[in-house]
Amino acid sequence: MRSARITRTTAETDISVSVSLDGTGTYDNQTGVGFFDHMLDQLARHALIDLEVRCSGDLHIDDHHSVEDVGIALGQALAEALGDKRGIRRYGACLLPMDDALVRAALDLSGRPYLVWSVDFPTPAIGRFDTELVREFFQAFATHGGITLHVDRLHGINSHHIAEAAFKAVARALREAVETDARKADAIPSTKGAL
Ligand SMILES: [Mn+2]
Repeated sequence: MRSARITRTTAETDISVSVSLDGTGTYDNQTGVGFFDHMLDQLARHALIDLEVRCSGDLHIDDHHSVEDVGIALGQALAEALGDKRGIRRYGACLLPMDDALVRAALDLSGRPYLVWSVDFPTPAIGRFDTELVREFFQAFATHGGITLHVDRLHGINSHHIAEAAFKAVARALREAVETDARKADAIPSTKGAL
């Protein structure tokens, strides 16, 4: 089983993240930020990655540190669980509709962090959750997971739907990329021989 557990403690947050890439999409995510838990649940469910997140953060300030630092820890956990990336498909993409929202995600588990983010929200918040934190999460996740990640909003008028479609699109792309390619299960998918 490709799995990892990361703990990360700073003056702002105290986090543990457990992932199992060969799971079935079970989840237990408790960050103290309800909407964010809902998004992490979507990520696990649609990537078929088992995910358990605990975060005790400085929510008396705002949600920023908690969301960003969970992104960092989740990226680190993904990278550790992937190991040398032998046998993975490496690339994944998904065009995901959710009612009015249509989001495209494409990613490469390249080891080269790069985020291209073109997701505008019509409102600054979803309930009490700042919509700008969605980008912050994926920036941290891509950076620490070594992921080249492109996410584009092609349509959408409801911020909750747009955010959820973004998480689900990335999840489906991730599912594809981390899966083992049976035709080349013992090889690292790069002509360089390393990722
Ligand atoms: Mn929802």
